[in-house]
Amino acid sequence: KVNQTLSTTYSGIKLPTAGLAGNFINGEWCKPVGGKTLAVVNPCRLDHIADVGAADARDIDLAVAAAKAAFPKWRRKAARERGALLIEFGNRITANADEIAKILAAETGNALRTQSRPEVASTAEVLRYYGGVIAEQKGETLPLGPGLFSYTTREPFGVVGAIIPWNSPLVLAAVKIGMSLGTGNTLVLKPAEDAPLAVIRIAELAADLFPAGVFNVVTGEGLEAGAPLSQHADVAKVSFTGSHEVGQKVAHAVADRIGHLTLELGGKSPCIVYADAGVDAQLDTTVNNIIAAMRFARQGQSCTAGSRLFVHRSIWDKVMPKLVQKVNALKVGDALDETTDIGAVINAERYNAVCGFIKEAMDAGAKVEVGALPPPAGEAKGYFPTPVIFSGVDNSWRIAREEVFGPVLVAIPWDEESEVLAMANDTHYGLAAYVFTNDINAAMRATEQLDAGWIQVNRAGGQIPGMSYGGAKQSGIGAEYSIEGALESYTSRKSVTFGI
Ligand code: TXE
Repeated sequence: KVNQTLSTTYSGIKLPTAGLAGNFINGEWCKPVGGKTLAVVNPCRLDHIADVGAADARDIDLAVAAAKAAFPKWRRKAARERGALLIEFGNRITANADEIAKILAAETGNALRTQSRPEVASTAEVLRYYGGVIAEQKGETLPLGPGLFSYTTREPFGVVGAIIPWNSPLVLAAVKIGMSLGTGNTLVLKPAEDAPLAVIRIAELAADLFPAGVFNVVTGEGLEAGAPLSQHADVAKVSFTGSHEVGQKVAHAVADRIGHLTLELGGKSPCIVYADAGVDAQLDTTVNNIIAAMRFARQGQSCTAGSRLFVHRSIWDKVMPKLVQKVNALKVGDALDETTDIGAVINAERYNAVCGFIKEAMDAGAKVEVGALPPPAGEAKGYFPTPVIFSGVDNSWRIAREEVFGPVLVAIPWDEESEVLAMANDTHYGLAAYVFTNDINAAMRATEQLDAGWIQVNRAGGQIPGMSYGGAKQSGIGAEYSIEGALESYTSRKSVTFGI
């Protein structure tokens, strides 16, 4: 166990006391069994924020055992009582929003004003949504015929193991917490090694809220902590958000024991601009939507980033200069600076990968509409690849096919609708798509034909609680953000039949 008075600050920000410990297991903060720690670094300043515990399989065993022991009682609590705790959790986050947002901005490099504060607000909203709606965990009655009375109930699986990435760590934690705890499962949550601090802070806020063992947080690296969690025989369901490659490994591990699985993986989402969306009155809104869809405010590190822009050739000369002008006006800088629009990518590895994509496209002869090749990671003062927009690229190039997960947009002109819809669908991903037009028939044709889990027309915002969100094709399995997603993905149906 850890001395709870250990408190520390970073750049005037109060850090979670548990930051020096790491694991929240069975209602207590515990040092990892192996005693190892992980350093969390600010990607904008490249300085050290705090150390957190680095768990291994032994810590996972303890956390899963605690979650398993807490399950029988938790599942029998009335859904509305579980929901009330989630609402209280959301309210506590709102009450501490500013401090949590600063921790989040420091560790993720996601700018405070444009990204981290809105993410904290969404985190609280997601928890309150599930808290309110979870009483709808209803079954059905089945008309099987005379002499029979049959009904179904929705039963939790048991222990959920949730593994989340660093790009929006808090809101993704909230989605997994809301769905699993709301439906009566217990949870072991593993945040990403690069961004565990804000999740630890909200776990502190919930430390006295849920019965011991219901909600556990284990910090550590993918191979040491994530893999044993995904492989654990007592983890009935794994919910993973992250890369395609790790998603495959997790799926294999879960298949070995015929477990339940939700995957939310990557995307290479198309953003289609029709000719009418580039005319005078509409142009400004459309360009703002393109910038929002590309998730520049998160350095493009979003699975829903509209990173392939298809502009109708007739408006190319209007859209592109306006886009370049607006992207140039975005301020890249320290995530904790209130005036910053765009912060830094998460770490040196991701920075190098993004720079590699940019260099490869430049070498292949892509036209740089805006941006430049950033300095190598060793020379950089922070991991800031400034926004890059390429044209003169074919949809078959790697830059147009693979998830860059950086502020890099590829723009391609189009002439015929059938041609642009074919290009848009020419990918193994199918997460999101964006369509900009006031022509209702064109919008209907596009939404009918695009293979994507979530299509936004004349909007490019984030997920809203209540909508079902999940990938088509290889972008994922299962849905999140809705009550339907929670019931489909976090419960099984039990059928009961009475002979009467
Ligand atoms: O993700 P990883 P990375 C994509 C995006 C990005 C790339 C790499 O293209 O550039 O993935 O990011 C844990 N068993 N997305 O490497 O490795 C890890 O500790 C179990 C898209 O950071 O998938 C972390 O908690 N768990 C995406 C989580 O998996 C393992 C968001 C995600 O890390 C593990 C993030 C293992 N063997 C990246 N290895 C999206 N859909 O939004 C690692 N982990």
